[in-house]
Amino acid sequence: MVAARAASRAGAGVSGAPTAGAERNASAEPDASAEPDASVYALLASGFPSDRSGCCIDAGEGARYSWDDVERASAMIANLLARLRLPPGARVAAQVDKSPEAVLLYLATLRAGFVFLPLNIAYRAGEVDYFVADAEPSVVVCSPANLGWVEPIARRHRVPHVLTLGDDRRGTLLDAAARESDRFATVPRRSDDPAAIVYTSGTTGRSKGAMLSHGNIGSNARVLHRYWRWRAGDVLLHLLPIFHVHGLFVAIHGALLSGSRMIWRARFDAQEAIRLLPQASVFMGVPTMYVRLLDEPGFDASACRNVRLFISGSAPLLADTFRQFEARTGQRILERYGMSETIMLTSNPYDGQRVAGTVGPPLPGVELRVVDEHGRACGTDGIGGIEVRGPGVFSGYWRRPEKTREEFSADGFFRTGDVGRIDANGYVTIVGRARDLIITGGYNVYPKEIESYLDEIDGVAESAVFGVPHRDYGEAVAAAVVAKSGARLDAAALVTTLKERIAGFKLPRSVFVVDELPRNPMGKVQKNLLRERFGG
Ligand code: MLC
Ligand code: AMP
Repeated sequence: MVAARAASRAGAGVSGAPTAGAERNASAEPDASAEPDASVYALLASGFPSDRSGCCIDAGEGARYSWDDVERASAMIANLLARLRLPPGARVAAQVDKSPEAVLLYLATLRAGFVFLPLNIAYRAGEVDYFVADAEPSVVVCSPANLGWVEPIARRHRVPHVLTLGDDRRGTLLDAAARESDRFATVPRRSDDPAAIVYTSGTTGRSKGAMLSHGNIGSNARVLHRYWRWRAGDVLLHLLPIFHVHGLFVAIHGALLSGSRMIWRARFDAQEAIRLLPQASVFMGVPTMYVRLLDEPGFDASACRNVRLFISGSAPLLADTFRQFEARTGQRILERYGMSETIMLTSNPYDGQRVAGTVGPPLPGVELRVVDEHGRACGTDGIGGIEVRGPGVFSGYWRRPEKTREEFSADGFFRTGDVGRIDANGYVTIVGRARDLIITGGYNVYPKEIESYLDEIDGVAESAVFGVPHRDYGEAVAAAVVAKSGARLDAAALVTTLKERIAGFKLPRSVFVVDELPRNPMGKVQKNLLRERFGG
């Protein structure tokens, strides 16, 4: 069973004859005729199989979406967006649960020529308020359950359209799309037209929107398609969130561009993953997922018998995890490295040696160098800041020209903020980060942001947030706080207060009340000493 039902309740329209009106051509600056069409959707659609009746997304419990469903339902949503008469470059923000319809919304936004802005569903009101104020989207799509608090935010920032989308195919987005035609001529885009804005937290504690163009996203999709040997008949087990480049671009584009089916679940559960793996040929995950698979006593080579490629990224994969995985399954995990601003940069080879603890050589088209503090290239194995240039590298931060200038060298290399080295074989190893950043289970947490929330709480004089090693998440968030004189602080109460304000993954898992923070003679907090004291 495919089609209609699947494609949502917009699906109701999908199954029948095209409903309203004629096919329309959306948006905004349609004159992209001067150069070849660089639309990411057009690229992805070029990989769809000629028989559109097969399954594209298998979301379980009989919810199967054919390639035809994907095309028609995304056309309906694109027609709806076009009907809204949004200005050129309009942002469509989505803070929704993971569902196939969320992918359709993403594809529809690309088709209609607008800019997709994914937001983590875990964000709380203050966080969403910031993104809406900064990005000024024309459309906000939220979960029906969150409408009560998202709508006032959207109204306050004069967002003209607020729609809802649940993970059960309910909501005003699909209700409205159900009235639209299921045919839509994808709006051509130039290579430098923006396709998405992905927010990435900044060292100053406030997120910046990385603007990714159709050219950035399309070129990376093409390279990975070739490099990882995506082929018709692959089956991707998709268990990642879809509000980041890993789950949204790297995973979905690989499958769509090769006309391959995705087995789709809203969240990662190790036991369910083991049950589903035998149907899959490709799996992508963050290191925590591999650690959790290994924690399952029943996990072995038989579960992986049809998998040709396990890929890991978003956080360091411990060499020990790599080795244990190989010992247990016979599979050598392919580790790659990238970031929101650049999409994928390096990858261990498909055929050649996959070296534990390294992220492999730069991908074709990517120039990657390691430089010292004066910007001079480090020699083989010299440690320094990683800088990159290439077709996937973003054009800049949304409305932050100065920040953009700071992050690029004079010759156009982007300073990643990661510290690494390149060995004699050209393999890159990430050895640390120049930025004060914690990566927990593949999610980035910027200490400065959490400190600013802690410091606002009554009785807190100052705080320092730092990462400590964590078996499951790789790193966990920890905080040391100093009370104002005369105040008494309760660690649990601090976490409860924070919980109302920030997404759960940012919450400190341990809070230590201390008399003072260790500082160096310049007055800078010595987080390394906090890590030593509290990290054990
Ligand atoms: C969830 N929680 C976390 C967490 N994820 N805490 C710390 N770190 C995390 N990563 C908290 C929740 O707030 C919740 O708290 C509790 O854990 C249980 O929630 P859950 O949803 O059941 O979580 P869990 O199963 O633990 O999730 C682990 C996970 C997930 C690894 C499956 O974090 C995940 O999907 N991570 C992938 C992140 C990702 O896609 N990153 C890509 C970024 S792109 P409470 O208090 O409510 O119980 C990028 C570029 C690149 O980096 O190179 O790819
Ligand atoms: P994000 O801003 O969420 O895109 O996160 C990007 C950051 O994740 C990079 O700058 C790296 O610090 C980190 N990262 C991604 N992949 C890897 C990897 N394979 N090993 C180590 N760190 C990684």
